[in-house]
Amino acid sequence: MKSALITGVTGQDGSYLAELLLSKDYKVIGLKRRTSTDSLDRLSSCVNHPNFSIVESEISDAGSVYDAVSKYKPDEIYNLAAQSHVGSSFEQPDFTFQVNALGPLHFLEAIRRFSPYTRFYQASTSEMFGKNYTEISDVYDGRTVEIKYQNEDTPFQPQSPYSIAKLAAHNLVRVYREAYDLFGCCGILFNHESERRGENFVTRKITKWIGEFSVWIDRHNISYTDLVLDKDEVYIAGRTSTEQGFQFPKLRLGNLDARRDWGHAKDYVEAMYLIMQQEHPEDYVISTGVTHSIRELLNIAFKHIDIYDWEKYIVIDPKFYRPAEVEYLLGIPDKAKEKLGWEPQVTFEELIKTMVEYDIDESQKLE
Ligand code: NAP
Ligand code: F7E
Repeated sequence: MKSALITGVTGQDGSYLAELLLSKDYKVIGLKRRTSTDSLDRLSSCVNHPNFSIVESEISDAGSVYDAVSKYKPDEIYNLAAQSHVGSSFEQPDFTFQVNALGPLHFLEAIRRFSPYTRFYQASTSEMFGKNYTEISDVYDGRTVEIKYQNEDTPFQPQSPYSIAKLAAHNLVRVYREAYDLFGCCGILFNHESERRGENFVTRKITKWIGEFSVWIDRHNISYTDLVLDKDEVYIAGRTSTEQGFQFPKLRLGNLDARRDWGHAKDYVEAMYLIMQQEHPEDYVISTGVTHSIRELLNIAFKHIDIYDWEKYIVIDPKFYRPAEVEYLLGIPDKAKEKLGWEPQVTFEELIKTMVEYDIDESQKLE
C-alpha cells in the first residue's frame, strides 16, 4: 500500500486529494495545524476511513515538519498548506512568507535528510506569472488577432507577497531537484473552485451571496419588482429601510475587470496525482485554456436566479481592491494534455451552476 502525506488537508484541495488517494488505496496522513475549533468540515467522507489519519503539524516550524517526515517517511508528500489568500498577503506579508516559502523549504530539507526517496509535490500557482503573458498573432477568418496566454515557458513576474513566496518555493523545488536529485515537482495551477471553496474568494463570495439572497426573496414571497434599491442595500417596497429583517445588504466587490482561468478543484487534484506518478519530476501548467472576467462570472452566476441587471445589486468597494493586481490569466495546459493525458472535465458554466445550486441549498437548510 502506498502512503501519502497531505499538508493543508483541511482545505479545498486537500480534502478532494485525500478522497482521491483513498479511492486509490493509499494510506493517507493528513497534516493539520492546531486550531481552537474543529476544522474537519470538508473531510466528512474521510475521517472514519480506516486508511486515513490526521496528524497535527505546523509547516512554518522546521522541527514539526522534520518530526512528521522522519516518522512517516511516506512515498509521496503533497504540500498544499499555505496562506492562500492573495489579498491577505498584502496585510500579512511576513506570515505569508513564513508559511508559503519556508514551509516548503522545511519539507525539502526533511526529505533530503531523512527520506530521500519520498516524492514531493509543491502547490505552485498562476499568480507567479503576475503581470506577464506570452503574446502571439494568429489569423482567424482572414483577421489577425493577438492571443495572450501563459504556459511553462512564460517568465514569472509576481505581483504580491503571496506569489513572491510561492515563486521562492517553486525555485527551491527546482534547486533541490537539480542539486540533490530529489523527486520534486510543481503544479502551476490556475484558479480552481468548487462548493468547498473558501468564502472570501471571489467565486464563492458571489455564489454564497446569491444563495442567501435568493432564499431571502423566497422567504418573503416577493419578486424583484417589489424591491427598492438603495445605495448599500435593497429593501422591500412598503417597508422602511430600517425595519428589521426587510433589508438585504448589496454584494460588495473590488476589481471586476480582472480575468481568470477558472476550473473545478476536483479535476485539478487528479492532475496533482498524475504529476507525481511520472517517471521524471517536472513542472506543469494546469488550467482550462479559457479566461473570463469577474463581470462575465457575475453574468453567469446571476442568470441562475433570473437577474440580468446584476449591477444594481453590487457595490464597488475600494476595500476589495489590491495594492497590485494580476489583470490577466489564461493558461495553456498542452504539456499536461500530452504528457499526463490530463484534461479538465468541468466547464466554467457548469462550475458556477454547481456552486450557485449548492449555496442555494445550504441557505435553505439554515431557514
Ligand atoms: P485553502 O482552502 O485555503 O487551504 C489551505 C490549507 O492550508 C488549509 O488546510 C489551511 O489550514 C492550511 N494551512 C494554512 N496555514 C498553515 C500552516 N501554517 N500550517 C499548516 N497548515 C496550514 O487553499 P486551496 O484552495 O485548497 O489551495 C491549496 C494550495 O494550492 C495552496 O497552497 C494554494 O496556495 C495553492 N493554489 C491554490 C489555487 C486555487 O485556485 N485554489 C491555485 C493555485 C495554487 P486551516 O484549515 O487551518 O486554515
Ligand atoms: O480573486 C478580484 C480580485 O481572491 C480573483 C487563490 O486560490 O487563485 C486564487 O487567487 C480576482 C482578483 O483569487 C473581489 O482582485 C474582485 O483579481 O478569488 P480571488 P486570486 O487572487 O486569483 C490563485 C491561482 C491562487 O494561487 C490563490 O491561492 O477577483 N476580486 N472583487 C475579488 N477577489 C476577492 N477575493 N474578493 C472580492 O471582493
